[in-house]
Formats: sequence, C-alpha cells, structure tokens
Amino acid sequence: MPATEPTKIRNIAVAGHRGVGKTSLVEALLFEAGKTNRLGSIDQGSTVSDWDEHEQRRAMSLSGSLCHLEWKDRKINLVDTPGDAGFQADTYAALRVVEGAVVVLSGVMGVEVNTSRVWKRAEEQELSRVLFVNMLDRERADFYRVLEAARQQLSDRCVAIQLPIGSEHELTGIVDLLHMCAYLDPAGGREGGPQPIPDAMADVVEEHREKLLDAVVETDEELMGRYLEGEELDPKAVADALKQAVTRDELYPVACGVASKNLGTTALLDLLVEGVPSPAKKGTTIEFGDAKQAVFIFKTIADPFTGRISCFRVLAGPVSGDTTLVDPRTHAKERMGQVLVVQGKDSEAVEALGIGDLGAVAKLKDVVTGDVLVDHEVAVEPPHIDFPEPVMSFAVTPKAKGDEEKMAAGLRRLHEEDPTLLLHRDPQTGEQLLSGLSQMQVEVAVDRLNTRFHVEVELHPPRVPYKETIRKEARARHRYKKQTGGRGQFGDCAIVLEPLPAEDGELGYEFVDKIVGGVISQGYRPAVDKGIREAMEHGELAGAPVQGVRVLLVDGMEHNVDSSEMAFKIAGSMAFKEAYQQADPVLLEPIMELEVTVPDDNVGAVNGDLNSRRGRLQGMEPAGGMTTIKAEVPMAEILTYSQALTSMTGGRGDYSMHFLRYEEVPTHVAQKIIEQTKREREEAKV
Ligand SMILES: Nc1nc2c(ncn2[C@@H]2O[C@H](COP(=O)(O)OP(=O)(O)OP(=O)(O)O)[C@@H](O)[C@H]2O)c(=O)[nH]1
Ligand SMILES: [Mg+2]
Repeated sequence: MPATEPTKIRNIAVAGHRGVGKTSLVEALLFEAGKTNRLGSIDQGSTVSDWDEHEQRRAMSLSGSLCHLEWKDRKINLVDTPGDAGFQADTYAALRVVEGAVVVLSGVMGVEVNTSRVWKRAEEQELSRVLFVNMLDRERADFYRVLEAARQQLSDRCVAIQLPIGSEHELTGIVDLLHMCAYLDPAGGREGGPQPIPDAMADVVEEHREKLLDAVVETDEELMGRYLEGEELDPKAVADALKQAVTRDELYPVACGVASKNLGTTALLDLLVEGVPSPAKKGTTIEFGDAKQAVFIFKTIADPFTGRISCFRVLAGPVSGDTTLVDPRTHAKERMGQVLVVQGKDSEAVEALGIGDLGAVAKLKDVVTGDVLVDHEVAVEPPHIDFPEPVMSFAVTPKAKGDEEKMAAGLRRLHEEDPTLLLHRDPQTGEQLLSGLSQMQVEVAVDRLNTRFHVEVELHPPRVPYKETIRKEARARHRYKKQTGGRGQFGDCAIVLEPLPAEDGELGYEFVDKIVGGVISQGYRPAVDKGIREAMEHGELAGAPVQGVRVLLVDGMEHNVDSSEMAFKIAGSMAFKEAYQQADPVLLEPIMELEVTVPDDNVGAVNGDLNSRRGRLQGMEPAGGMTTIKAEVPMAEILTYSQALTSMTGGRGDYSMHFLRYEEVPTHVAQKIIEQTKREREEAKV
C-alpha cells in the first residue's frame, strides 16, 4: 500500500470534558466506516480505543489512543484523548499533531471546565474545530441550550450544522443542514443513509439553514454576491466555503448525535472530509530543517512485553520501514524497522507513510515524547509541548523492603508514557515523591506499577518542606578545646549572623571572611564555613534547613600545635548554633498559588473552606456558570485538597496550583510544628 497523499488525510483529535462520550464517538465512527463489525461499548469494556485493562476497569480513558478509518476516499486519523484533568499530557500532545479537533460536549452539561481548557489549547495551536453535542437521548439534554452556551462561552462563531429530531428519549434522528437530509436513529446498527427531513421540522430547519448560510457566505465575498442575488447555493459550493472558513478558524460548525447508538456519524464523517482541512492545506509548525524525511514523536507507549512503541507524525517523507533516522537531541542513530499504522491496541506494518500521516514504530532506543527524528543531522529546535505542571505530590514507598530500585525503574517507564508523572527525591525530607496532575493519575500509576512491573507501593501525604531563617543580627564565639595526652584539639572563632534578604525570591547563604591580622590562618577559615553549612542543614527549631543568612567570620584564635581543620569545623558549627538561638529564628513554609474552578453554586462553600485552610483570596472570575477562584494557600493545608474539592462540588470542581514563595509560619501554627518535631526527635532517640 503506497503512502496516502497529504491532501487525502484528515488528522482529528477528539477532545473534551471527562465522560462526554469521546471514546464512544470514536467507536461509532470506526463502526460506521466499516472498520469494525460491531459497535463496542464502554460499559462492556469493548471499545477499540479504551483497550487498556485499567481504562476498562475504571470505564474512562487514561491515555491517548490512535485509530484510523477511510471515508469517501479520505484517510481519517483519529486520536481519542482522555477528558480527565489528570491525564491531559496525551491530550495536549495529540493537539500538537492534528489540524483539526472534534470538541465533544454533553447535551446535558454543555460547556464544562475541560471543554474550555481544550478549546483554549486548540485556539493557541490554531486548530480547526468542529463541535459535537452528544448524549442528546439523555434526560434534560437540550441541543439548543448547549449551542447557545458554546456561542457564549467558546466562540460566537459557533454555528449549527446539524439539528436533533425530537429530544431526550423521544429523539429519533438528526438533520444535516449542509446536505439538507435526515438520518434516523440506527439503535446501534449502521446508519441507513440519508432520509427526507420530516415535514414537522420545516420551520426550525429553515431558520437554522439560513443562519448557517449567512455565517458561511459572510466569510466568502463571491458566494455572498451570489447569495444576495437570490441564487440557490449547492451543498458543494457551501461546503467549499465552509472548509475555507473552518481552515481559517472563522467558523466552528456544531454537529450532534448519540455516540452510544451510532446516530449522527455519517453526517459527522462527511463534515470531517468536506469541512476540515488536510495536512496539505494547514500543515505543521514543527521544524525539520531541510530534512527529506522527518517524524515528530508525540506519544510513547512503554509496554513491558513488546517494548517501547513511539507514535509519530510524518513531517517530511514518505518514511518507510528499514530507514535509519537520527535524533538531533541525542545525536544517536535510530532504526525505523517497520512503520506501523495503529488501531487501538492493534498495529499493522505498512510500506510507507506520507507527509502529515500518523503512525508508530517499535523499539527505538533512546527517543522520548517530543523528539524530532531526521534523515541527516540538522539543528532543529524540538517543538515545545507545554505540558501542565504537576499539582500534587504523594510520598511513595515500596511495600517490600528492597523494591526501591524496581519501583524507580517502573516509574521511569511510566514517566516516558506520561511526562507529567514525576518521581523525585525531596532533598530536604529525603522522601521519594510521586507528583502528578491529580490523585487519580497517581493512583493509576500505582495500579500500573503493580500489574505491569509487579511492585506494590504505598502512598502517603508528603512532608512539607519547611525552612528556617533568622530575623535579627546575633553574634557568638566558640572555643573548641580538648587536651587528652598527646596532641590536643583547638579551634576558636567568633561570628556574626545577619539576615540575608532573598534574591529573586530565593533565600541564600553567604560567608564573609573578615579576619584581620591572620588570627586564624587562611587554611582553617574554609573549615569554619563548612562547619556552619553542616549546622544549617538541620535548624534548631524544627530540623528544617536554615537559609537567608549571612555569616561574618570576625575573630578567632589558633594554636600552633593543636589546631586542625576538624577543630575549626566543630568550632564554626557550635558558634553558629549559639548565635542562631539569639537571632530570632523563625519557621518558613511554602505558599502555593491555587486556582480552583467550580460551579457558581459552590463558590461560597469553597471560599469558606479555603478560609479555614489559612487561604487568602486573590480574585474571582465567573465565566458561564463556573467561577475560577484564585487564592494563596500554605502547602501544609492543601496536601489532600482533591478529596475535599470533590465532595464539595460533586466532582465538578477542578484545581491546579504551583509554588509561589516561602513565608513565615504564624506563631501558633509554628509552635505546634516545633513541638511535634521535638516529640519525633525524642521518640527517635529511644
Ligand atoms: N445515553 C448516552 N450515553 C452515552 C452516549 N455516549 C456515551 N455514553 C455513555 O457515557 C459514558 C462515558 O462515555 P465515554 O465514551 O467513555 O466518554 P469519554 O468522553 O471517552 O470519557 P473519558 O475518556 O473518560 O473522558 C459511557 O457509559 C457511555 O456508554 C450517548 O450519546 N448517550
Ligand atoms: Mg474516553
């Protein structure tokens, strides 16, 4: 099979909020196009794109899934993306390799938190967009309400291109306003081809057909002229102008249907072919220099059995099997043994893939998501996929002693698949921290460690990385002296501690040598510095590292026989501890900047709760039924926020946060932490 021409390809990401029927829609499109013989379902765990056992167990998508189908002599590549906030890495990566997105909305819920988020991302990437209002068979579903919400909250350039026939459980079909025909509910079978529009719909169809034509001709002067002269425009002319408008992001057609029954797929497939640009028209902004063959890796699957599978978009080609490319990031040669097309969990080798096409290759050596591979070494800047930052961390420990390395190796593999999942050691608390975008993402990683890598691990709330600093100047002198028979020990130093202001928000440390007249010889002064640094690793208040201190070494004494580096190190450390007590030491805690998006009804409860967490409200932005609250909250108060938010908002809230700065812990809170540390230290001694 020769490579498909770029003009005959459509690359489409299916994106939207959690649970709106994206996977069901992809399933229906594959079925309608004859790629599968029966319509799989989420509830039976039988869809093509949610093939992973963890996806089936949780009945939700956890990673992006690549599928393809043929429709009217076009190859449509579909990337089904997860809607859950914890799994957005794959969604964002998918949006980087497509020209178009089908943004799926629930006919009941309309525009939700993640709808707006993927919309914004698609806008940044200048993707052509089609909306699909799904679940119109459900109770309280209302196409026109959702259409209005999309026009208000996403773009007033959204225009209906299909309409439902009937509503809720009396929904019987949809009308295609472009081709002026109807499709009747196939109840899970294949759609039976175009039917006449029911007479009873005449008025509403007329109204929306006119709105559609008005919107389309407004983007095309020539067509506008013909339209105004009263000419009847044929669907082809309208579709051509529509495609131009969609390509230039001037129009967003709104389709509709019922994915779980396969209603609306024919009209949607027609729209993807006729109304969405091909890679030849829209192309990619990813750089590949003057390479004749180039691919961009947008997804990595780390399978313990088949090894690593890398999904790519062809930037320059065609690219065939048996090709060796080079990764300019590592300068390593990478062999593309076989070029594969992917259908969910299945793949099939093909001869070659052309420009713009999406495919996969197995067993590349050292390639990560985000790499560009080229046929000869050219300096290319790999495109930056702006992945969301982790918002929460858990401390992880293996259940069995000795499994640390196995756990780390497994998590490294999972990080290859999902770059937002990070394992790192907190240098301060010594804990292994697993960070991610949501609690569920972290829990799924734990499940996968178990099933794929056979390591059982436990999650705990992490320790807060407190710090200590001083508020005023203090001085101390310490003489370390030991006389035990032969050679003794002698070190004597006087130091002054001063608060050192933060630089760019970072608290530092400075050692200033003010010795005059050589009272301590040059060779011993760094030992004093070293002793002080060691003492600063564990402050006297709560054992947290001390920062924001300038130390002046002002005086001292040495003994010509007994002095040693060791003696001066000890003297420095002791002098520091003594001065530190006098310098008004205080405890510092990390403050996070928090952004919570919740339904308007929950704002009161969420604000009240943030208040009880010592949060400080910074602002509120209502937008279409949801409000985004910005607040500064101490990290210690927000370690387990996810559960609280879920219960306050019935799962409809969403949040993200990042580190802002360190601040002094209020006295009454600090007192408790200091006492707690003392108790722990004493227990540790026993
Ligand atoms: N009544 C009805 N149910 C639907 C429809 N489409 C999907 N569902 C059901 O809604 C649930 C979620 O469907 P999914 O296809 O998993 O939704 P998704 O958007 O892929 O979910 P995530 O990938 O987890 O974000 C499943 O139980 C589906 O059977 C529909 O049009 N009507
Ligand atoms: Mg899904």
